[in-house]
Amino acid sequence: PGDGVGLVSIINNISNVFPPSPPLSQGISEFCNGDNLPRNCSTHYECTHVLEVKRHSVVEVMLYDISVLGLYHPFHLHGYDFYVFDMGNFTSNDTEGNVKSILANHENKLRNGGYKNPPGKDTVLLPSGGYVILRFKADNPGWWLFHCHIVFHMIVGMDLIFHVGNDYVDLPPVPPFFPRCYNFKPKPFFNMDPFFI
Ligand SMILES: [Cu+2]
Repeated sequence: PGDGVGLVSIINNISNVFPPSPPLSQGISEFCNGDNLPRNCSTHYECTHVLEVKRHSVVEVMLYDISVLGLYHPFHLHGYDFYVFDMGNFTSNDTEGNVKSILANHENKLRNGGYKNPPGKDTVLLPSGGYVILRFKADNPGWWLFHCHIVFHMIVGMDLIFHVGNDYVDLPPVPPFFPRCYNFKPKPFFNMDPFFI
């Protein structure tokens, strides 16, 4: 990405970039997700990856990783415990076919009451060459990070934010005079105030 790191990570074709200030107190001016991709990028997109979630809805996430490097990504969610419904390995190279049949089985199992006490966790290992299906009830409003816990992967974009609820309706107001912050990256040298340096 722009900071000179030679590797990017993408989720749903988006490489997350952290916003310059906390969304909880300052909101967010620009973000993207699968339904809202910036037009001016071609191979992958770098932006703050935000998924809008209605409060009290049930969120289901299927993560899969088609690489077979043997590296298991530990995905961690803030603000919730999620339930792990299914995980396993892909059985062929046909990613789309694998995903379809896994989701079909999962839906059947849900309908038939086939899941008994799925384990609650806040971190799950996504198998290399495999998948995991998890769910949580979005009853805790806020801006919650969901990310691979390998720090390097966090930095190169393997994160997204679940924005649950409406800030004005579901969250207490930001206290008056609450400190505000911005992007503190230094300006290019030629733009700097000569009295400052
Ligand atoms: Cu990772």
